[in-house]
Amino acid sequence: MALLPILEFPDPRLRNVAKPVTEVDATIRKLVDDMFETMYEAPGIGLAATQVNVHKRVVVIDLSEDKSQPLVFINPEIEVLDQETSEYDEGCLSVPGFYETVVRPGHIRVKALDRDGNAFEIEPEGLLAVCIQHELDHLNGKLFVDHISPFKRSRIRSKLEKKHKAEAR
Ligand code: QAP
Ligand code: CO
Repeated sequence: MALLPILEFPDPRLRNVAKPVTEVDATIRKLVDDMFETMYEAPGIGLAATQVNVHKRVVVIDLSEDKSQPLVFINPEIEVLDQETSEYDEGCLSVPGFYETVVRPGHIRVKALDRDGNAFEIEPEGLLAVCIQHELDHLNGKLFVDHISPFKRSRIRSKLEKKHKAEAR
């Protein structure tokens, strides 16, 4: 297992669109394991491969407090199930230190492949629905800051650019 470096906004590599996984093989399973280790160490509740500079459609999530509910989504697809929306204060390991309210569909259907390459389907609401949509955005080159006002987004960009310059000294 290995800890992977996490790209931070406004790194342009976070704008890449990830490619579908054609075969869930040992390379993908190693990526999944490294992503869990990286997410747990952070700690975070969700991580997309894009954030570790691997542009494949792979997401890991664990909403539990004790690392007991690891979820893997390979080639995830979502459908909105009803008009209800949900508002959540979102954060992101690629936007460290910033949280903003994002409105998203509250009830979705998700189809994906698991760690063994088997297809499954769930219909989450609440935080899991929010988290899957946030992570799927990453695979499409989108970040939660794209859902907030341009003013707030550019303030976050400036602050992180300052931090990155300080770290590079
Ligand atoms: C995405 O985010 C998410 O700013 C996962 O300093 C978050 O794991 C979806 C984190 C909230 C829905 C709701 C953020 C860790 C972790 C930070 C995360 C930080 C350290 C974020
Ligand atoms: Co994120």
